[in-house]
Amino acid sequence: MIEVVCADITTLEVDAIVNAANTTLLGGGGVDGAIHAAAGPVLQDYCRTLNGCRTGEAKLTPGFDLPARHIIHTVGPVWKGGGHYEKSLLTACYKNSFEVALRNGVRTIAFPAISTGVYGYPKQQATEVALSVMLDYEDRFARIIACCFNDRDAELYRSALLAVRSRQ
Ligand code: AR6
Repeated sequence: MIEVVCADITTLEVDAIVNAANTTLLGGGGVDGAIHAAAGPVLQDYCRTLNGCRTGEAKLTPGFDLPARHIIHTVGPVWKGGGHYEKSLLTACYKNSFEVALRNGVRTIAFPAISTGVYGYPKQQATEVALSVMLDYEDRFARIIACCFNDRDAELYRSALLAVRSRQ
């Protein structure tokens, strides 16, 4: 089941939350900064052992002080106008996060809107990418949460989801 939730992702009690990280995996601003702050400094120590992460790929760590058991770190594309494989890279982020989740027994998972903050991916287009991959994996998870940080983003997801469901 896909749910749209308006929340700080660090508060969610799920098997895994996904982090919109950068290639160093050593933390940053936005949701990445919030996750590192809430998980505690041991997360950065752990991430140092992972040798970074390429754009579109995903790596798992424990959740440490978070209510979530795991964190799946993925690196979204920086928006450069749409002609630089942004759509396929963003699709890969969601797919690879789901595949890492399945390999680790995750049944409930929450995603932020990857790439739509500092990385500048247009929100409507990013929402469509996110939902299309979520729909592909829907049957294999108990809960898939699209975690939005404000009501406007949540509304975007809700109306896009309604539109897809009405076509199903
Ligand atoms: N919970 C849920 N969503 C959040 C939270 C939160 N606590 N905080 C922000 N968002 P961004 P990106 C939303 O910029 O665009 C970092 O510095 C936010 O409103 O966090 O993928 C990394 O280290 C937006 O919709 O990630 C990278 O360098 C979404 O999360 C870079 O930013 C993503 O915004 C990654 O940029």
